[in-house]
Amino acid sequence: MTPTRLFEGKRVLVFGVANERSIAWGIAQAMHEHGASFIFTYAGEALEKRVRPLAEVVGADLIRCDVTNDEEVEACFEQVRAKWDGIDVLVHAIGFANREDLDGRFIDTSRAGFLLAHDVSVFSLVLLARHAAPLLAARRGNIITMSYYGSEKVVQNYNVMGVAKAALEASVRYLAADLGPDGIRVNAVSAGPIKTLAASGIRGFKTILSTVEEKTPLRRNVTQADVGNAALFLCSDLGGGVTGEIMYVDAGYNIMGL
Ligand code: NAD
Ligand code: 0WE
Repeated sequence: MTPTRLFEGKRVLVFGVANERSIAWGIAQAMHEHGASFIFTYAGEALEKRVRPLAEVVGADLIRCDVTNDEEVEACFEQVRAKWDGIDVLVHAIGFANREDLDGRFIDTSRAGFLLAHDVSVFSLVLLARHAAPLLAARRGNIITMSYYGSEKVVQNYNVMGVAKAALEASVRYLAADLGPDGIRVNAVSAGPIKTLAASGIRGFKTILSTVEEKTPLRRNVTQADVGNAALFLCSDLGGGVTGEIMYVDAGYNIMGL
């Protein structure tokens, strides 16, 4: 039996592929297997040589876009509009805080560090959603972003990123309400910890992975493919009734109490 291809003819604009371990790459691979076409964006020159070979695997076009730069975001969407008259999926898999703000006490976060984390990790979703909305409305498309458990419970050292993820999840709900009347759905996947570039250099990350493996109902960590498949479901017609939702893909970790 031929499996159903959920993304035949679908156009997917991806923010957040840095390398082969990126969650955004897991999402792109899942959608590629289902027939999607892609544009990948990358944050700066330094990442281009990493991202280009991955883009080639799925036949994606590449556009540079640092989301903290309004002109670059504007220019990026001009290029997108030159290629496509509509978008089916906007993938937002971007997050950043200063390294020193992911250690020690949250109370010590500087104004600049707080604003940077919120600019890159939260405002970028609002900005990209606004630019993409007309293109998404043309195809009753979807927005998907990535959150983490530290948004609702205190996770040691996650600090300002936890506060940013709480704002990100609230933004998902407000964007879902704004864009729902145009048939655009907005959802988040809250993923369990995965060893990516954004996890490298986090003190104690190995301990986090082994603790999850021990305590989680499924007794394992999740993979980029697990997250990719959940994103595929949410952004396909199978997820047609779901918007404003934060879907845990964490092997069940979040349900456990004592
Ligand atoms: P990653 O390092 O592969 O991806 C982070 C991406 O953010 C990179 O591609 C980077 O280029 C991009 N980025 C940072 N600043 C940017 C800017 N100014 N402009 C444009 N892009 C910028 O790591 P990842 O783990 O795949 O992270 C993707 C998302 O998943 C993040 O939102 C992260 O918070 C979230 N997340 C990660 C985990 C985990 O354990 N790895 C768990 C849950 C959620
Ligand atoms: O969202 C994330 C990672 C976010 C992140 C990571 C870095 C590392 C390098 C944001 N900014 C930076 N800046 C850097 O300079 N995760 C969910 C993964 C993660 O990060 C943690 C975690 C987990 C889980 C940080 C502390 C504690 C747990």
